[in-house]
Formats: sequence, structure tokens, C-alpha cells
Amino acid sequence: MRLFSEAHSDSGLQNDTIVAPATADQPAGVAIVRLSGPGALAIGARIAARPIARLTHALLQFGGLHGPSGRLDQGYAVAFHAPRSFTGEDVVELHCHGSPAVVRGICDAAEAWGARPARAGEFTRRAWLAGKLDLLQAEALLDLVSARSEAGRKQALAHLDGRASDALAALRRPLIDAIADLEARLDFANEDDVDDLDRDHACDGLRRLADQMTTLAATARAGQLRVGGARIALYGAPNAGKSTLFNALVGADRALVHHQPGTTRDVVEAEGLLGDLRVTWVDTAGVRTAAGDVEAAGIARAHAAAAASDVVLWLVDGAVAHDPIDALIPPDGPMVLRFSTKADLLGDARRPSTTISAFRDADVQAVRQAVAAALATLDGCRADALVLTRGRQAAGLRLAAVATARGCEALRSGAPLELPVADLRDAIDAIDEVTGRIAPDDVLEAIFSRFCVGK
Ligand SMILES: Nc1nc2c(ncn2[C@@H]2O[C@H](COP(=O)(O)OP(=O)(O)OP(=O)(O)O)[C@@H](O)[C@H]2O)c(=O)[nH]1
Ligand SMILES: [Mg+2]
Repeated sequence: MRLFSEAHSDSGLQNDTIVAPATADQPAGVAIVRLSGPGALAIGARIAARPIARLTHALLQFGGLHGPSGRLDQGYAVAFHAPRSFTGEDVVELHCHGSPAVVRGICDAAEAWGARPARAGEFTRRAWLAGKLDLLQAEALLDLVSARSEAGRKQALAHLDGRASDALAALRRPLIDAIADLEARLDFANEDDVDDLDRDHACDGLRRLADQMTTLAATARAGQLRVGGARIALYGAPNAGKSTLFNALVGADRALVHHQPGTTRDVVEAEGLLGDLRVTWVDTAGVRTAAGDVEAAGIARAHAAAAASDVVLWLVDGAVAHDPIDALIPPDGPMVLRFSTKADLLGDARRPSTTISAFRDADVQAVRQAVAAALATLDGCRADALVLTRGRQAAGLRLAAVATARGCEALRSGAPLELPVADLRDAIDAIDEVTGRIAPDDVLEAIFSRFCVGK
């Protein structure tokens, strides 16, 4: 367990210098290699072949970029002097041509001259150690870097701007006030000028606070949908038309289609956008009493994929009188939308509104709209509402709510004031774990290890 204040007591600065590409490992117009730490200016100056004193803060300077064996490329060097940098340390960025060979050459040069390769998330971890951002913002940075949808980008930016941190601070402040009030009464219990404690009134305030915490915790599902995207599984009996509809939804011929039942065996996935949400469409094997081991294994995967999705599109073959899957119970958990398929084979009179044909664009659009509406229901929050984005954050807030409610009950029951004080301290600790003011090492590891190297 590391206390945030301890992390800051040595100003959070590390004694070694790290290097990594800040851009993706692919040919591109430009790539950026980033150095951070006490040796960053000296190493950057050697690579840029100019005196350290000329590495002015935040000024891009053009020139040759060099390694121990000579010139590697031409590009820009820019320094950010501590503490005015992302990590709070001295930072140098080298903007080179985006070729994997050039990037490798510059990293090798930096390592030859004293830097070491950064670990995953190490730049952001250093920024956190220097107090540049809290854990919610570090998670938001990860989400922003990997955002593929408009909803994900907006959500990540709101957290990076500190909206979630502010909301937690607003829940923490009344806890501090309540503790201060109760402790004053403990300290000055015998003095006349301390008012009588209105336990019911104090308790009502704490109860409302606990409710606010529970409400905020409940937004995490919405945040996960917005940031992580949604999984939509196509599920049903063999030949129901799952793969045909999957291909139509994805807009590409991704899954094999055949009139023989039992065509799809593996789970086939494709990503796309639905409105401003990122969705993963999941095609699965037709579910029936399996004809053999291989098919049975595929059906087990189909069940697992359906159970792990947010929405199940349960397709029933509209062209056969009795679809065998009618007898099967849909998997628990996800929201189930049921459609009859192959509407084009039916007369219009026999066509209920939930009957669709994968061959008609308007029907495929209707399916997309139904899924979008289902996801909006699952989200359940206004588009501009502040929502949490991680189970970790929600779990912390639920703990805080429980401890606050416990404090409230202790107050109401007339218990000695030490008891509610201890409960409210527990609530504060739970909030502080969410923001990283108190940060257990395993939580830090779990958060930062999800970053890629260079972030
Ligand atoms: N007329 C018509 N035929 C369809 C429609 N959708 C699918 N089919 C046909 O139904 C047969 C089975 O389609 P698939 O998409 O492979 O069905 P599936 O549910 O993926 O089947 P399995 O992978 O075996 O579980 C194919 O011959 C498709 O051309 C539709 O909307 N209308
Ligand atoms: Mg199929």
C-alpha cells in the first residue's frame, strides 16, 4: 500500500531515464520517441547533436538525429523542462520519420547513452507519481488513447478533464466535515459551548450522501458501454439465418453462409459503429442437440458468447413451422431481442413486425435501430451525464456507500461517537482508493499494465 502523500514526499521524481516510442509501431509520416527522467536533456541533446543549453523549453528545433554510429534521420527535438512536462520530469521528444527502423535506431541510441526502455504505462505512472493526474484521469487517458467511438472519446475526455474526480471530491467533503464535527464533540465533550448533537439530522445527511454514492456507482454500466463498447451476439437454431444477418450488419462477407444446417462452428466477431457507440457483432454456431463432438464444442462456445454479450439477437427461422430452438431457454443476463427471419419467403399477411429478411436493407436497418434502442435502455443515463467507467470505481463507491450508511445507523442508534467516526473514515478510504490518494500496489499494477509501452 502506498500513500499518495508518501509518493509525493520525495517529489515523485525517479532516478532513472526511460525511453519509448510514443506513436504506434507502424510505418507512418511522423513518429515520436519520448525520453523522461533526469538524463533526458543530456541524452536528447546528444541525439539532436546540440548543447543541452540550446534545448529551450517547448521549442521545436529542426536538425539531424544521431546515434553512436552516426546520423539516423532528420527531424525535430523538443524539450519540456521539469516540472512543466507530462511526467513532471525533464522530457525530450524526438519527432522523426515514422519508420520502424528510424524509431528503433533512436531508441537504441538513447539506451546506449543511458536510458532504459520504459515499461507499459510508465510515463503515465510517473505523471501520477508527480501529482499531474489522479488514477481516474490515468484510466481516462488509457480510454482516450484507445477510444474508437464518439461516445468513448467524450466519456474519456470528461474524466480526463476531472469531472469524475470533482464528483468524488464533492462526496468526500461532507464526510470530512461530518468527521470534524463528531471529533470536536469527542475532544470537547465536557465543555458547555458544544451544541447538543442532533443525531437524526446528521444521520439524514449521511443517508442522502450514501444514496448519491450508490446512484453514481450504478452508472458504471453506462460508462463501460460507452468506453468499452457493446457486444451483440446472434443466437438461434442452425439455419435460422444468423450468419446472413451478421454479414449484412457488418457490411462485409465475413462469415460462411450455407443452406446446410450447422455451417458456423467458431465464434466470428466483427467490430463496427452503431450511432456513436462501438459494437462488436458476434456470430455463433446454431444451437441444437449436437451431431458430434466438434459441433457440440461449437455450441458450447455459442452459449458462452451469448451469455457474455450485452444484447442477444435471438433469430428464429420464420420459414419453418416449428423452430426447434423455441424449446430452449435464452441465456440469462443479456437483453434478448427476438426476430423471425426470412420474411421474404412469407406472404405479407403472415408477416408480424418482428419478422425480418436479411436480404432487405430496410429490415437490417430496423435491426440496427432495435439494438441501438436496447443499448440506450441498458445505458440508462443521459448522454451528458457523468458516468463511471470501471467496475473498480463502482466497487469503491459501493463500499463507501455501505460505510456511510453504517455510520448513519451508528449515529441513529446512539452508539459512542467513535463508531460513526470510524465508519466515515472507512468511507473516505474507499473513495481515496478510487482516486488513488491511497493506492494499493496491485491496483496500480492492474491499471498501468493495461497501457501500452510509450504511454
Ligand atoms: N430467403 C431467405 N433466405 C435466407 C435469409 N437469411 C438466410 N437465408 C438462407 O438460409 C440459409 C442458412 O443461412 P445462414 O446464415 O448460414 O444460417 P445460420 O443461422 O448462420 O446457420 P448455421 O451457421 O448453420 O447455424 C442459407 O441458405 C441462407 O441463404 C433470408 O432472410 N431470406
Ligand atoms: Mg452460421
